[in-house]
Amino acid sequence: MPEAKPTEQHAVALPDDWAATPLTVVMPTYNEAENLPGMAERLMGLPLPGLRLLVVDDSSPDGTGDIADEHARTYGDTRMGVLHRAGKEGLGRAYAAGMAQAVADGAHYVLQMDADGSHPVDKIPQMLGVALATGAGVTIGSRYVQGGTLSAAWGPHRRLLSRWANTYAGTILGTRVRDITGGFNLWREDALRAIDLASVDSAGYSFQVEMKYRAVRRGYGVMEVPIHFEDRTAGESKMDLMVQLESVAMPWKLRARSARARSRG
Ligand SMILES: Nc1nc2c(ncn2[C@@H]2O[C@H](COP(=O)(O)OP(=O)(O)OP(=O)(O)O)[C@@H](O)[C@H]2O)c(=O)[nH]1
Ligand SMILES: [Mg+2]
Repeated sequence: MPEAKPTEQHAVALPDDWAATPLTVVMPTYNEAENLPGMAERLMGLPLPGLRLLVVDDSSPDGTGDIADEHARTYGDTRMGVLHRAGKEGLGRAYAAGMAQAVADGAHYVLQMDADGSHPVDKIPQMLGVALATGAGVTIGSRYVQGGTLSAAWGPHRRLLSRWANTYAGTILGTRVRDITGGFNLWREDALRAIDLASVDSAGYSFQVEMKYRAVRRGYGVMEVPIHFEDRTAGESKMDLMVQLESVAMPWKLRARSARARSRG
């Protein structure tokens, strides 16, 4: 028998009141004109009437911001909004701004999600179900728990690098989180308030590690739901050398800061 794709196998229907939970999906975009329409359509098609999409666009030269505005008009303000920012400041800054707005606008849960098709839309109901059932502060769509899988297009080098980055950050910070570098995370609103988004240091991808570390340090529960992580379907990567260097340095910075806080008592 051919093996079913994990996402199809595990589709879940939530009770009506769970499905109506005010949930904002925060999606940062920079030159994602090819990907955004499909993502918006798939999110709107989920059986989650409380779901709102908030696109955070850093004035993408390819017009992603205008496309997002058109979709927001079509779907209506209760289902979709767009936060336009003046220039490209990094994924971390875009997420911090979007998540702060989502909380201010009344979301009970906030989901971080990339626009490039890497994160499986149809896992969202299951992640929300786990979050509501367990009360976790953060529920991670995880590549590195049992059942989690990586794109077949990833060669051994990329797999090793991703594994190594996770182990590197997790070991320095002493956490048991399996996918600490992952970017598909569902946050409870009060965990985000406790983390204080305005004081988050990371401009780039180390945002993912810094946020989870802050949540763990503040005593919030972490759950991990297995996902299949797909390669970006269209468009280009925004990963550059500065962003990579920040990711290498950030775990040490966070650890030093925690040690200083402990010594102050
Ligand atoms: N607003 C905003 N979005 C960004 C910025 N940098 C990246 N993004 C978005 O953040 C998400 C993740 O970026 P990616 O370039 O896919 O990063 P990646 O997944 O590590 O790289 P790929 O292997 O190419 O997928 C995408 O939706 C990007 O459009 C930024 O500076 N500002
Ligand atoms: Mg990507």
